[in-house]
Amino acid sequence: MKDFNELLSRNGRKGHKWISYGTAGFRDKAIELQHIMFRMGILATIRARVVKATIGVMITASHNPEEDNGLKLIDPKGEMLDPTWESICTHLANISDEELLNAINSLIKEKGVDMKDEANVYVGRDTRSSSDRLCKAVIDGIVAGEGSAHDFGITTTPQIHYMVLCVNTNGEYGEPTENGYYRKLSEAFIKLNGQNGAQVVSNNYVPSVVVDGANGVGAPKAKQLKQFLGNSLNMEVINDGNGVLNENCGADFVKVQQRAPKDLHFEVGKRYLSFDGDADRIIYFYKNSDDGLFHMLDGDKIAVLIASHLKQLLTSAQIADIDLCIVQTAYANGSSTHYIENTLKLPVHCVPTGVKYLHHRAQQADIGVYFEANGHGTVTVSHTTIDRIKQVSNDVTLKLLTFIDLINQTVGDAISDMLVIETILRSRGQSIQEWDQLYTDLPNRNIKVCVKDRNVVTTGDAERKCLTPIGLQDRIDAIVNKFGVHSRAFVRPSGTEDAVRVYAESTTQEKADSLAKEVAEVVSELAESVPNK
Ligand code: G16
Repeated sequence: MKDFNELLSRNGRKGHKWISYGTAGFRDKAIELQHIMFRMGILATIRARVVKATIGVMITASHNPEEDNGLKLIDPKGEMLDPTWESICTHLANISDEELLNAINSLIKEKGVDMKDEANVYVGRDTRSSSDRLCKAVIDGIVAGEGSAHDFGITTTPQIHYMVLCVNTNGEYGEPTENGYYRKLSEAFIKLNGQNGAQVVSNNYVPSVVVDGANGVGAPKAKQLKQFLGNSLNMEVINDGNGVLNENCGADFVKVQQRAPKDLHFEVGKRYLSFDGDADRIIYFYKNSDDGLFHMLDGDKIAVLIASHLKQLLTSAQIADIDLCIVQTAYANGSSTHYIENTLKLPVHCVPTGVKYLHHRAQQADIGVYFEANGHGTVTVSHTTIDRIKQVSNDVTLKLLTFIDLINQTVGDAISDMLVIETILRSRGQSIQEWDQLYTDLPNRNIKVCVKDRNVVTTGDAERKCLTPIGLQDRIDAIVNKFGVHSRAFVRPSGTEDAVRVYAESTTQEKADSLAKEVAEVVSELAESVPNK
């Protein structure tokens, strides 16, 4: 360890709060995180040596409020950290400063790491006011671990995932720079949509979007992308940093509140979309010309659009025997699952919340389309599938390969997803309203319940059943039964916020709201009554 004591003294642990590696890494109030960042910097150098590749660290709290922050660790293929390392992270995060060096040395020994080996770590951060300070703490950790930090400054989360994969494939996946990322995506987009696509209306598709940047990193990055897209798409960016991050705007706000973000001149005939705070989620919405109301197209509708497009391309290319599937979570709207199984006739799998689970399941198929209802998702295509597509050389397969280039396969990416969706809508000549008509969502409601200790709620069956507190699931079942057919509810502890989440859907909005409320009341009653661990 280099200058360990000096670096530790700058990044010492201040309090005793216990923190665990959650759904997508550590997340808490930014003031609680300095020592975690330092420790994870050291851990990153050990992980890089174990996997003998560059790994990534992203400093962000994504959809959480500005005063929060967090850290996501990224493995060599650009995917989320190997889950078996999560408990190691949690252990290192929670021990005292005095125990730290011993714990690190034990880890080095246990993993058989030679600290003389090189250790490269890519680091990115979002626009939060605390991110710069926390990034310095990560870099202090990397220095202590005698590794090399490549600081990319302010980036979206998916950009760091992308660049990690690029560097580890020696550029085969793309150039490991931010400009390389824009170039790859924009070149594919222009090939598919035309250099002057912004001026070409295709039937009901109008080539203009309004992007809600959540006052986060997605806004400046969308503007940078615009330079590369040239005249192929009209893009107006709002909530571009003048307001508070994620406050009354962004994908999480739009999805959970089911309404348009603030400061929006909401008009019929326009296509709107929201990024979240680190631009790894996307939600589309519009004002319906028939009822004048807000309508939302979430991750489920995006998955259906992308999967049906891929199915069509594979069929036209006469390589339809490819195993194409969709992966969802319990949050997927019942209507979407029904549509996928009965109309699209594609296999659909349900896994627990967290991109790491969806990504892993998707990779088991030749082509896996995965999306969480909250708009977090992408498509994975296996190497053998790409080789198969390459073998059938015709116009359709060329188009398919370019379409695959448009996808950031490492993780959900709002920028890449937007380009994918725009490309599909143009190729179909469809308006957002037509896309929305694929199926009708069952009315639903997401709410948060604050309890003494969210960890008393545990779940099974891909989070569709509650295991503890004992008796909670029976009470939920009894409530759901009262609401009749097509009604459903489940609860789970959040892995990014200090709350238990309740999801309910039913045949009317009133019923979904009442169902969620009744379930939330039972959660407060039973979870409160269980003593803290
Ligand atoms: C993260 C994860 C997502 C997950 C979301 C909410 O997203 O990457 O997979 O759906 O948290 O998780 P939870 O319900 O456990 O709080 P993000 O965009 O916040 O990083």
